[in-house]
Amino acid sequence: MKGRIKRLFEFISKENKNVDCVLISRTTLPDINFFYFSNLKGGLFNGSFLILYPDGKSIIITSTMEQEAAEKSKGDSEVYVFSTKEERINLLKENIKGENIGLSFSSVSYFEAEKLKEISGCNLVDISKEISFTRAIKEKSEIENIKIASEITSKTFSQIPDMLREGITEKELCLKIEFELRKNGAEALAYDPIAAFGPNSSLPHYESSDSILRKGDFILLDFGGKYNRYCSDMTRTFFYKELNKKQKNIYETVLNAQLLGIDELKPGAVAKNVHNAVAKYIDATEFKEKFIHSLGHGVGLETHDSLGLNSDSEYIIEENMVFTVEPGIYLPGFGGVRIEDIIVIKKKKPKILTTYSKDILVI
Ligand SMILES: [Mn+2]
Repeated sequence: MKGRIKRLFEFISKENKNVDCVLISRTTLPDINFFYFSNLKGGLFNGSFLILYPDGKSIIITSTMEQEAAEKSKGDSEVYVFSTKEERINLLKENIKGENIGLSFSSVSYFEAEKLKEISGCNLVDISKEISFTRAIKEKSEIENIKIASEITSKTFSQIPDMLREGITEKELCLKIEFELRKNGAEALAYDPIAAFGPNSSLPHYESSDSILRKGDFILLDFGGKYNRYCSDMTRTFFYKELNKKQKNIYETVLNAQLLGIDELKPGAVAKNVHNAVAKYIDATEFKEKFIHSLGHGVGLETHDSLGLNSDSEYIIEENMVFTVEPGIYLPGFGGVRIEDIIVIKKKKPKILTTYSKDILVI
């Protein structure tokens, strides 16, 4: 993982931060950065530490319980093993170099940060932004994992027409989706699936209930599988048995907005301009101010990975960043439409990893 570690320190020095080493503590909160910078497999590694140095070297401090797993997947890291709490703290003190420790403030609890400060006697420097930028640009192997997770998810979307029947509840459909995702090769779900029927679809983060499917309903489905720890995240909106003019109009507006967003996501673009272009497009239609969330977000080891795509996003889009593009229109009491794909930024045309059709579908 030397390349990733060096890239992180490049971002840190670009920001003129004084950091002697970076500490990732897999303690009170399960910090996924631990796996990003170590690539460890086959264990939970709770209570372990990872220390990163500016020359790209890294060490893993773990317990005897996880020693075997650590030795097997350590890559170019060194492994130190403790069997008592005292040894754990001593190993940490011995391996922290310098006075200033970089720590991702957004991934540790206040409790843990206070403890680390006390043990080390060092200054803690927030490097959460630099970690976000490091993780935002994906390596080939990461894109491959997101691609496979997205293929599994797309395949499950293609099975939806066979899962539906009049009277099925949202919860029952979620269970079927979960079963098929795993059968299609997902190691886990990226998040709890969302199935929203009829007017329920106007809530973007709806929690599926016992509502039943009726003729003329919107069917908004948002789900994703995981592969090698990498997430997919995809949304489609279908219509059950019939479709009225207003529903069709909403759908077509969202689809055009989504295609516009994909088109605007090019290397060199300022991220917020992409969001704003899509919001402006929707606001010029009869659905003004009905697009009520951000255009998308990064995807990777987390469903909502590092950088967002919203009106505050000041950074520049770069090649090999991976984003969702997911505009929506939501009319309370009536329903909503969202269409979401995962795309990889490429020099010319972006690559779309979620492949299931976006043609209007009445099932
Ligand atoms: Mn999403």
